[in-house]
Amino acid sequence: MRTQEKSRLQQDLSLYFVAGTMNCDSPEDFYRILEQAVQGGITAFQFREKGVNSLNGQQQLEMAKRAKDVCHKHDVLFIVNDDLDLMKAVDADGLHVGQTDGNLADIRKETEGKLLGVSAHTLAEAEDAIVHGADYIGAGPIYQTSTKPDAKKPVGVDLILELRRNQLNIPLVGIGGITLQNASEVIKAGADGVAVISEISGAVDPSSASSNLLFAIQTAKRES
Ligand code: TZP
Ligand code: MG
Repeated sequence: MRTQEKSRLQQDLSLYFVAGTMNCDSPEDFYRILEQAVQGGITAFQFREKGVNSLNGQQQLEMAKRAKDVCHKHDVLFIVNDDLDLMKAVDADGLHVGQTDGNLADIRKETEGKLLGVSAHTLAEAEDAIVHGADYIGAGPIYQTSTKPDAKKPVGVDLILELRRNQLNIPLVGIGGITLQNASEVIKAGADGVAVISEISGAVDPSSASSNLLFAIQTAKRES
């Protein structure tokens, strides 16, 4: 990736909201939360419609299209979680995959011209993602989270420190249990951004939750 594109992506990943209807009360609630999050200043969004009670087929496609429109109206990146066909169908900005979502070399070929994000829990996983051409890494879970039932053991900001110590200078976001209180610690450890579900989806006011998080992240970046 060119330097200019890389620094743009580092900016665009500053506040990365991840959600699906499972994280909201209803599909309508999902749109309300996304609209408010966008108003509050999220810089990227990942459509993650998976697990119990998730929508599929036409309903999921309609929802992804509408979510992309909301994001693009405000210059917010729109990334699809782990569904190559859906990513292509809605012409999303990119795809995010986990360690068990398929062969990275094949996925990279299928996502040419799109962003590819990969979740990593260890230095070795992050190195492997880079070798296979990932554009950014989602490192975590950083802290304890109850949002992802099968989440691995929290790694703390130590994982971010370790990746940076080993000269992995790829755009990087921390994920898992990140809140307004600990977001700046994640940035100061070397992350370019934070990815959150419940801190925004579960907020009484998703717009202020987002703007407060963005402010904390930008402040921490300036101080790093
Ligand atoms: N991947 C690792 S932890 C996690 C995902 C999708 C869940 C993050 O949710 P929260 O509510 O921000 O802890
Ligand atoms: Mg996955």
